[in-house]
Amino acid sequence: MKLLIKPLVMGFIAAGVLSSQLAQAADIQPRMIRFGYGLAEDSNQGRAVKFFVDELAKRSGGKLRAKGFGGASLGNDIQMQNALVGGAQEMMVGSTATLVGVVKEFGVYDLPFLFANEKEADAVLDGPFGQKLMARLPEKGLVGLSYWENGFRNVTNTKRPITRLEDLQGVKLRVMQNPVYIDMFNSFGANAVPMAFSELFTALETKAVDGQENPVNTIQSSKFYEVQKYLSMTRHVYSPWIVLVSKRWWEGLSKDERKVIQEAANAARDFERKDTRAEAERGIAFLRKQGMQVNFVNTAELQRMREKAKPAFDKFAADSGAAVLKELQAALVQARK
Ligand code: KDG
Repeated sequence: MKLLIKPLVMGFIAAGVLSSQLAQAADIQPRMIRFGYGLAEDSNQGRAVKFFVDELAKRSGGKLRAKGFGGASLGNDIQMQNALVGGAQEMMVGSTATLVGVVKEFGVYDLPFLFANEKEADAVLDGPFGQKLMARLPEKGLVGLSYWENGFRNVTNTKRPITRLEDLQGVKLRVMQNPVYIDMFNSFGANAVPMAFSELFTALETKAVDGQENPVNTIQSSKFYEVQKYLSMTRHVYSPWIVLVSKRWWEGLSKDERKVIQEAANAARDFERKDTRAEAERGIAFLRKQGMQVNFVNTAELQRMREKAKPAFDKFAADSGAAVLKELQAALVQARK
């Protein structure tokens, strides 16, 4: 056994030395990178940013130093998008939903009941469809590096368990600033209130809104269980996050620098999806322990929601989303083969 260990250890050291020598040899300058995000540091989003920071330092021989700024400390998603376009910030990760103000076709990801599971979401987002949509960003001053997982969204509120469509009647529900969410929840009979994520906890605490909708991970990491009684599992939308860089900044980088940043973003994507799914597995038990009452909406009622949301689908398609919706549906057929 002893005979084996020595060459193995030597191998690891050699690999480490080699990668840092390669990094020294590559055209990589010492740089500081501000990486902003909206959730808490101790959230799936924060852990993935930290993974990216460490991975980038490793792959660049310590020359590319990213620093994570969590809790919307650099601004909310839309403010950070604007900072990237202006070149005042280098990187961010946030929801694709707020990109509709930049490229309206990103709204296709917000249509309800599109993806049935994470596997097909990964295939569509990382495949030709997701990459083609990302390719629309540079003309707007942004570059998309990779999709991470926000997850399947569920409804929380203080009024009542949502067991059927009618239970949403009159519930003041915060939604992301995106017409599909507004139309969808208004069609469900709720009173949709578009609002930045950074204002949400206070709005729930002061009862400015009755409820919100987010993946279990976010309900846990943002401590919404402290101000929300009911969690109703609807999985009404699969919500991606997207890692964005400032195009102005990106164009000033060497090929080698872009390569290591892209590789680190992809490695962080794989880490984040695993971490998010593992945490979501444990999330419901955790939230029940914090006193939340959790119910699962049955298939018949979900079908009624799907039908009710049809006008939101049609409106998105009519407002120029028809082609992109058709392409996504074709990509889904492929992914399901
Ligand atoms: O900054 C928060 C976003 O990254 C994302 O969590 C958005 O799901 C989101 C919401 O509800 O605003």
